[in-house]
Amino acid sequence: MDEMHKPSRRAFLRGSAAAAAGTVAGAASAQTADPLITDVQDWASITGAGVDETPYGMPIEYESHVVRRNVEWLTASPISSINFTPIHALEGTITPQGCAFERHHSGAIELRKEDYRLMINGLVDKPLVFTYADLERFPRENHVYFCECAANTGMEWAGAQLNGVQFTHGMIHNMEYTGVPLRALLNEAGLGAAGDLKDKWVYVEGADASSNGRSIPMEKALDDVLVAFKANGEALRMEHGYPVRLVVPGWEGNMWVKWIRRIEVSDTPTESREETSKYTDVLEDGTARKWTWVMDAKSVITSPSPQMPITHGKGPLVISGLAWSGHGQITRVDVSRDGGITWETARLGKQGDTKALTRFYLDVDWDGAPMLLQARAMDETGYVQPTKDQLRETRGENSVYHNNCIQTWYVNAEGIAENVEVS
Ligand SMILES: Nc1nc2c(c(=O)[nH]1)N[C@H]1C(S)=C(S)[C@@H](COP(=O)(O)O)O[C@H]1N2
Ligand SMILES: [Mo]
Repeated sequence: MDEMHKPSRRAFLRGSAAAAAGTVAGAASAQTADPLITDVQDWASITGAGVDETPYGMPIEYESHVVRRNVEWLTASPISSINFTPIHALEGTITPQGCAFERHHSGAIELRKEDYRLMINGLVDKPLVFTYADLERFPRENHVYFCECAANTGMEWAGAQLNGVQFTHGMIHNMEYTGVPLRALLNEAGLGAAGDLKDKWVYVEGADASSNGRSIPMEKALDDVLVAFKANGEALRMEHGYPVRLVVPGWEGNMWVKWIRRIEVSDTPTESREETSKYTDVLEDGTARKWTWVMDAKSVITSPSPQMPITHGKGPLVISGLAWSGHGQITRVDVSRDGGITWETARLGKQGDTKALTRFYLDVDWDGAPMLLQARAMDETGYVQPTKDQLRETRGENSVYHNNCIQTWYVNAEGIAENVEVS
């Protein structure tokens, strides 16, 4: 834990930004003859690539910086590790699988559809084993959901640490899943043997060496949990659980078991490693809270941000970011440019899906003065995203997981952004 807490980044007092306003050149207008307008270019005088050259397309080389990245000092080995979605460089809400963060406890495994089996056992009328082909014969559904690791923003409890939204908030992805409701498979096995379902559980585990077992209350299992085999229209990538993973909408990423191999109906939670020594929250008084399943409302400005400086000087500026809530829809996002003293209501890219990322924008005329940028999300329950200080009051500084506090970027007169904390 100690090595996670690198020396604190600069702390800022509210209101100090306004004093330091500098001069920034305005947007340049086209004054010189531009050869890109006046000359015939190579790409207009020769033929391009044929359709047989790229059977499966990759991003053009000029976009090769939009990739997952890890923080090397964070974990001892890349096998049991995490990398981060480049959310600073993405737009809209859907995360392409190729750059969606990965979290493995024992590495990503290669499992053929033909070798795939899913067992349902425990308190069921008829224990069953499904093949991949069996799963394809159940009525299926499509839903967009975010998956956020409970440890997202976990390095920021003690102060501003990592200088990039990819690293502070990139343990999240948002995909359109195709799958079979878990409810349908449980009903196929029959829940009569379980008796009163109110206090029953399912224990879910993966086929990888870690197994990543988790207990899910029956009420959630019968609600919106999906046994998914496609994401964004294509097969799941190996690193996201090919051929089948569990999708547990709005709940912490750890419960989204990849390569899912077994579902056991039981009358108690299993209290596995992943829900006792890990993925519990140590509170201010040292007690551990079990369990925090739902990911509370959260938002962050993705641009400008440390990896996305303002390069165009003063004038029109698009401030953009992401908001999400495990409790349902995002109803409103506010943006502050002065560290939380005044707020403006942002424009939502479109009406938010439930338990999915929502894109927001604030289109401003930047006067070139430094800013302390913040975003604050609200969801359909009326919940308002807390400040860091508010969160620390209940959670102390010993926590790792479930940090959904308001993030601050200090943007200087040159448009350079830095991760800071205001108090
Ligand atoms: N079988 C298995 N499932 C797993 C894990 C794992 O290591 N093994 N990691 C969990 C954790 S901690 C998270 S945050 C999510 C991450 O999903 P992703 O790798 O698709 O981003 O998967 C979860 N499911
Ligand atoms: Mo996680």
